[in-house]
Amino acid sequence: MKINRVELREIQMPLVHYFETSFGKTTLRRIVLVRVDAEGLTGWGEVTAGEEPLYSHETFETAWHVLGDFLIPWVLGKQWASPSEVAAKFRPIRGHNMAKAALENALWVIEAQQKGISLAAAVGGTLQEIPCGVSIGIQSSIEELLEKIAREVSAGYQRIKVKVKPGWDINVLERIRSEFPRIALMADANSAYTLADLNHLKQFDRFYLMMIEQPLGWDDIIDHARLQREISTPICLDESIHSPDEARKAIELGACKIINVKLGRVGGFTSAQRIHELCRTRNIPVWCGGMLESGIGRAHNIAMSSLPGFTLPGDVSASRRYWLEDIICPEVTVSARGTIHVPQTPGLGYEPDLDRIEKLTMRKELFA
Ligand code: OSB
Ligand code: MG
Repeated sequence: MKINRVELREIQMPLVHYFETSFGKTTLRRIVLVRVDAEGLTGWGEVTAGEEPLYSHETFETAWHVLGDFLIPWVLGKQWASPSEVAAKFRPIRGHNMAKAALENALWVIEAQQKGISLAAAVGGTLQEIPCGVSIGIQSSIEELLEKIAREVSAGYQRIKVKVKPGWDINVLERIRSEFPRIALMADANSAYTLADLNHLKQFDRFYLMMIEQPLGWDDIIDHARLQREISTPICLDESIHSPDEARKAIELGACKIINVKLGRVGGFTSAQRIHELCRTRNIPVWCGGMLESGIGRAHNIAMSSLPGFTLPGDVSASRRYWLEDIICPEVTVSARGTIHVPQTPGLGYEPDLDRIEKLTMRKELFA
C-alpha cells in the first residue's frame, strides 16, 4: 500500500465519570487520532498515551512530536508491503510505542479493507464474541464502590477489576468479598507497592483473586519474580511489558503467570501478535487491557481480543461507561452475558463519525 496522506488530530473528550488510579485522576481525555489515506482507503488509529507521563513516559504531546517529526515522514509517499513492514521500520526508534501503534494500527484497518475482511480476521482473530470485564477506579467511599460493582455485575460483566493502593486495599477487598463472595475479582495496583510491603501483599491471598496486576515497580521484573514465589495469587504484568522479548524474560524469570496486552504499550498489532503467540506456547493466559479509549482504539482492542489466546475477560467494555457520545457508529455495546460481538464486516467494523470528530478537534496537522 502506498501512503498518500496522514492527518494528526487532537480531540478532547470529557469522561462520564472521573477515573482514579494509584497514580492520579483523569477527568478529560486528550486523544491524538491518526488518519491515514492510502490508495483511496482510509484507516484510523488512536494514541493511547495519557495526559501526563504517569502510567508511561509517553503523553499525547510526545506522541504528536514523534509521529509528526519522525514516524509519519518515514512512511509518507512510500509503498509498503504490509503493516508489519512498517512496524519493522519503526524499530530503531527506542520506546514511543503508543505513537508507533497509532500509525501501524491504522494501516491494519486499510489492509483489512484491501483484503475485504474484518480487522479481527486481518490480525488473526477467530472468536466472534469476546468476554468482557470492567476496571473500576478508586472511589470516594467503599459504599460507592460496592454500588458500582453491583451495577456492573447486574449488567452482565464477567469479571470486576478494582484499583488498589496502600490505604485502599485489604479493607476494600474485605468488604467486596463479604458482599460478593462469588464474583470473578481482581485488583490492579499500578505499581503502588514495593517488596517492603511483602507481608502486606501476602494478605491479598485470602481474597482468592483471579490475579493481582502490576503490584511492584513499573519497570521491574526481578522483584515481581521474588514476590510471585511468596504469594499464591497469580501476578499479571501490565506496565513492565513493552515487547515480545520483555514478555519472554518475565515468563522465564517467573515474574508473572498472566499478561495484560495493551496495543499501545507494546507498540501495535505486530508486537501484540508475537506476545500472544509466545504466551500461547508457554501456557500464559493473556487478556486485553484498556486505556480509556475512544471508539477507534476500542474497536482495535475488540479485534485483538478475538485472537484465540485471549481467554480471560479484558478491560474492553461499553462506550457508555466512558462517553456520553462516542466517535464511532454504532457505539460499542455489551450483551447481557457480558460479551461484545466482534464485527465481521470489512475493515474497522464501526464507522468513524467525522462530524463529531471535527467538532471535538482542538488542532490538526496534515502531512501530504
Ligand atoms: O492500569 O489498566 C490500567 C486506565 C488508564 C491507565 C492504566 C490502566 C487503566 C485502566 C482502565 O485500568 C481500563 C479501561 O477501562 O479502559
Ligand atoms: Mg493495569
